[in-house]
Amino acid sequence: MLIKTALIVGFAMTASGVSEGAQQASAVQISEAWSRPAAAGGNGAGFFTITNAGGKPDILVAVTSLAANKVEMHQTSMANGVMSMQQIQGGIPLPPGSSITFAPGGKHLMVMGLKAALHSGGKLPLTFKLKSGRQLTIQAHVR
Ligand SMILES: [Cu+2]
Repeated sequence: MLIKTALIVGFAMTASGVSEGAQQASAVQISEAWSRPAAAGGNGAGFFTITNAGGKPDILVAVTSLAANKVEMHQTSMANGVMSMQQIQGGIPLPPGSSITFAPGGKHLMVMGLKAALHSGGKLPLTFKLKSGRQLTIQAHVR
């Protein structure tokens, strides 16, 4: 699926922040999770860093949210001056020691069909499902 959009062109390139509920005890951790204000019924975006500090490979296979109908992992790309985004197929490989950042202009979560508006200062729950069977739920800060 290819969705052309101009929406993300204006995204800022900064991605600092602190996530709450980071799963520090596990090999795979989510940090710096954040989102943007968005209207109820609309789509939001999610950004974060996922790190595999363990010795075994894993794969981020899906992300879900209790606050939305559906979450997709997208890759933004530029072709012939047109910004587009494509759904990432096959998950995100997480080799041992790897750290992958979802940030504006690159990989991002498309949070589709928000059940309530996201306001600055609020939180967006995100659940990360790994190939290993583990699930991590964190709260992304809306800002
Ligand atoms: Cu997208």
